[in-house]
Amino acid sequence: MNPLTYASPFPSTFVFGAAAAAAQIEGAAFKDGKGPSIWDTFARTPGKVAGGDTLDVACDHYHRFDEDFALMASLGIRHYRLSIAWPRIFPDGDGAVNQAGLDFYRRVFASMARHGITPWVTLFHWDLPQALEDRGGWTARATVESFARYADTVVKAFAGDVRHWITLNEIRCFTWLAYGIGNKAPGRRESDAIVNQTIHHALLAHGHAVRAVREFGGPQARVGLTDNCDVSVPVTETAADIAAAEAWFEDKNAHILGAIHGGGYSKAYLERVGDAAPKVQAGDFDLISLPTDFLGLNVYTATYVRAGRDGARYEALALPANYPRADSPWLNLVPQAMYWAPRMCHALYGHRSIYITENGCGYNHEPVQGGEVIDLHRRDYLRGHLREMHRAIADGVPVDGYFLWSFIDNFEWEDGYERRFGIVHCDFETQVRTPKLSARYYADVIRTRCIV
Ligand code: PNW
Repeated sequence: MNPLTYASPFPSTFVFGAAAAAAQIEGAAFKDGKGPSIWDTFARTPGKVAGGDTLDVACDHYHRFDEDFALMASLGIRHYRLSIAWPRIFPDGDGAVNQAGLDFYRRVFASMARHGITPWVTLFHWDLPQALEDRGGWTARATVESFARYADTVVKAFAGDVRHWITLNEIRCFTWLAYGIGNKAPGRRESDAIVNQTIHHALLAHGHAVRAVREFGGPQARVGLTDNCDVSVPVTETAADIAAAEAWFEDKNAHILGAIHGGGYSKAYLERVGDAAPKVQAGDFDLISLPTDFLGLNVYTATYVRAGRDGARYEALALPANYPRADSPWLNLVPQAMYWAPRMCHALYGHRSIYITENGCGYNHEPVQGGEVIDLHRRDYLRGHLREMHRAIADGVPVDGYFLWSFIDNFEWEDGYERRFGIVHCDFETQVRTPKLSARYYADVIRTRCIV
């Protein structure tokens, strides 16, 4: 019999990591001077979060980070994407710095260094200080100034510990879903004009963070945005369907990636939004369009698109009710998203370094056998998505790394603790951590640098 051979080796420089966000894992929501975030408030508003769950304890990572990094290292995970909680550093959003907050992250970075884990730090992953929301939140341009000060402070404080910076996580989610649809904190339902203004403010905040890293991050520092672009997958890989999928992609991403890379809002976008166009001040796009070093993409799912009929540029498919999906209702299983998302970003916006900063799947009930969560569904999800990402690399798309979402089951925003995304199971009563089958699978991928 032939020895086992592994398919699809990854380049030796390829980064394999895992991701999480402060609010979702830390707990200690009111400890050591931390101010309340909009999610602390939202979770206390009846009916907003499943099960009435709060972020008060979460995975208690605030007290258990050393144990968590030891487990991570034992699985071979040497890159970890974390976020810093703005209300730990500035409990009132601006004003006085909370030294205890800075001290906490200093301990975190020291522990990561001891365990040989490289930090990738997101400055903002949705936990806006409530004090700033009380003054308008992302609808107010002043929030951008507060963010700039926060970004300067954090980059200065940790320039010696952190080389990889991510400005913001998923602008769509903390603007449109939070101020338009209202299913994310602060849960407002504002007009399109206001939502578009929150997006413009987020773009400005991104630009300020890029500038902060250039000014204070040191010569080695690299910076990029993490976006959850709307991903299209051509129904068939024919020239006509691919062109249609590209046209759809360009339209759907015009307000964020298109604006950043185009140096302004496109004519097509401004015509589409009409009176609801954001108010732009002179010089805004000098900041927004500052060059970055990489693009982070969070890829979970996609929309199938094909050539349009009767002169339409494209047609998006509505999926049948029985189309396979994870337990998150938006998470249709479309692994080809991992091929087309980076490929289109490379082609349309010219990115020369792309990282998948999140990819994973959430389920409510996962079978246990012999004390182990047998998450074959997640193992298969990962394998299918890694294969498509590998195909992109083989086709010359510059994908340089992959961060799995998530290291450990955590607070899944409005879905609370019911929806589990981890490769490590967290018992939220006892705080015991147990690697799932998918953790062993991912450890093998990292060890062999191949899709096993
Ligand atoms: C991302 N959608 O959120 C976030 O960055 C994580 O904090 C989160 O836990 C993870 O994905 C899993 O949900 C998303 O509706 C939330 O398309 C919603 C959507 C996409 C991403």
